[in-house]
Amino acid sequence: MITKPDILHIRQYLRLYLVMGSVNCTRPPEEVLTSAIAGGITLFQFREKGVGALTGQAYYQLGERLQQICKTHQIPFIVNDDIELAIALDADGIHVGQDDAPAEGIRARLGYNKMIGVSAHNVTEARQAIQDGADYLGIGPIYPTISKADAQAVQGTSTITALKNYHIDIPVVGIGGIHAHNAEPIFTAGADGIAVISAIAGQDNVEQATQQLNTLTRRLMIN
Ligand code: TZP
Ligand code: MG
Repeated sequence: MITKPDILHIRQYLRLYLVMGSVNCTRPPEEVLTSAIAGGITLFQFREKGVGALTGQAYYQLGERLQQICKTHQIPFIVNDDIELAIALDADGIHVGQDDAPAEGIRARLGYNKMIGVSAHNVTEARQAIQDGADYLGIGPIYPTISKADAQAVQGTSTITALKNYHIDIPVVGIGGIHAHNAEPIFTAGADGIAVISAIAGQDNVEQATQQLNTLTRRLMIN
């Protein structure tokens, strides 16, 4: 990406956000990503974490291959946590948690044309992330999740609702335990989209599962 997408486009990208690494897949991640793109994901995050995660050259090369698939289909490619990888691959953005470097410093290293997402669990963290220059927030876990060992307390849609009540208007995506049957309240609370791992990567028929979420989130999106 030459220039950073504007806020409206960032909201659109957040509608159906696939987060995934090899650990989350029962088939080759390249196949899973290709099927998810065919089904209609709008944004992709490479998150190679957890037991059995690739490291070193294999990690870098998987990132490269997944980025290439995203490029072919014009889906922005976001790297989880790893600023070195984001720079090396010239990724479209990075997503960082509360334990990672603040968005401000990341922006200076990564460049002003990149998207920066920050995980926030409450209004205080959200305000800080915005001040640090985040482009969007990931809020969660909305529901219980099996995909993140160190997830914080389940919060339902309370933080998303609180952000709206405070008129904090940054693009927001909900994450954690989200599936087709429980996605609606997240949009009703005011989020721009849902970020999922298992609801897509963990399905037998990835394309069909993604299509179902695509249809649903198109109907539920607020903008
Ligand atoms: N951050 C908060 S919950 C979560 C992350 C990365 C895991 C989401 O995975 P799933 O399978 O969609 O619950
Ligand atoms: Mg992190």
